[in-house]
Amino acid sequence: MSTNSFPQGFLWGAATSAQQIEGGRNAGSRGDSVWDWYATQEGAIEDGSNPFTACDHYTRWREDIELMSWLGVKAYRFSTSWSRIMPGGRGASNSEGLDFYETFVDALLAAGIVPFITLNHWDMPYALLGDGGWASRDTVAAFVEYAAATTERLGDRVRHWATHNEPWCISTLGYEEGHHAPGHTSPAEALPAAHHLLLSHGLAVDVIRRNVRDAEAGIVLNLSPAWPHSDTDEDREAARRFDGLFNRWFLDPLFRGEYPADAVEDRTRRGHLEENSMPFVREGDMAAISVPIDYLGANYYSRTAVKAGPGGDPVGAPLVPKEELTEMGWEVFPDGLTDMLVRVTKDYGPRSIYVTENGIALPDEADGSGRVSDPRRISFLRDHLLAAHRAIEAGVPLKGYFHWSLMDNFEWGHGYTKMFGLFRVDFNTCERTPKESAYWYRDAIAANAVEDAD
Ligand code: IFM
Repeated sequence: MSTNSFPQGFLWGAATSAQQIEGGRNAGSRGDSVWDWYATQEGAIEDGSNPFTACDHYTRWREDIELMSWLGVKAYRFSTSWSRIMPGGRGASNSEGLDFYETFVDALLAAGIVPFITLNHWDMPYALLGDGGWASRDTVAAFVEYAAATTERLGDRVRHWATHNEPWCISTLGYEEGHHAPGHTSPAEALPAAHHLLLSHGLAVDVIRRNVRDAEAGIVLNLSPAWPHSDTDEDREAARRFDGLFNRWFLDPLFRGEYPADAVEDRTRRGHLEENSMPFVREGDMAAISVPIDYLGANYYSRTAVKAGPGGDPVGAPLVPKEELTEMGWEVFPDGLTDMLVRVTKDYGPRSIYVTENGIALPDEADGSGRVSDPRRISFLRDHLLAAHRAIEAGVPLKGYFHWSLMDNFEWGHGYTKMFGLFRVDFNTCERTPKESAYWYRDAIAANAVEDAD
């Protein structure tokens, strides 16, 4: 068995997001977010639940910092809630909201934990939906105002900022497929929404640099290597299309200042654009979007195996039997993490990369004494950390790894049915209990190393 040591200073971390853990819906003059509203819509959330209390982190945050200290994480990735800081979406900021995050950040720093803040992890203020949400260009300026208010207050103590989390999910799941807030099903909204997210990212990076001392500014993308289901030309073509729409639609504008021409043609063929024209892209936008960033945050959960469906378009079709899929229906495929990191480094040359999310949803039953034995999460963690280690050896500038998630939480449209946490949360009492994977991760962090599998 050999020991795989990580570079000195590698940032071991865990991640969460505001809407998924905070609760405190009306506390501290917070306004409603799109998800607070969406959760009240008939059939929107699988178990009929809502994020109004979630893990009650809003009142239990001190205890949560103690959990992090026990785990030994060097860094914690969380998001600030736009609805808490700017309840009306734009205009006046809410000092109670800013105070909450300032106190929290100070306590993290006192515990020796480096804060990584994401400004938008999907919980846009509901007030902005009336203007069209992300489909409206006006939301760009609103986001920049919020980024300014937040970085003005916290920029003297927080260096690491990400603008958005997973703009593909916001634009495609929210505005095209209708699985996420606001539940729209219009490609005519989804493409402008993606563009406005990217544009607001670029403009907010400038604001971050202005307000933050020694800023490290980036964005977080969910990236998934596209795998042809078979070696046929049709499936290979479907994989190219998937890669264009899912990965390159965001990577190319950010790193090359242009949308991928083949994917633009694919959108035209599907009738989502007229003759490759994108009227929502204005002069200067692409230069703003491709402002250099300090790091790319990469969220990795699985590869995406695709078959050619109707019209040759990609249809997801896992390559392993159903019983091996996770509770989310995702395949466990650690090599895909190495592939993705190496490919992004080779094709786009980011200065640094962090794996900002990686994790697995499992049934996670507690036994009579409250203990949670989760051997599949331990193997998942070990195999993905080894995959990250291989990427570092191959030259990827990977600086840290954040496990998703620190604790069980509100999993969006799935409500409280999918458990990703290192800590179990009893949603009746909000009590937190470390799972066996938390003990395993704690040992790996302490050793700054991971042993090969037996
Ligand atoms: O819970 C989500 C997170 O908010 C964004 N990335 C994927 C996770 C698991 O689905």
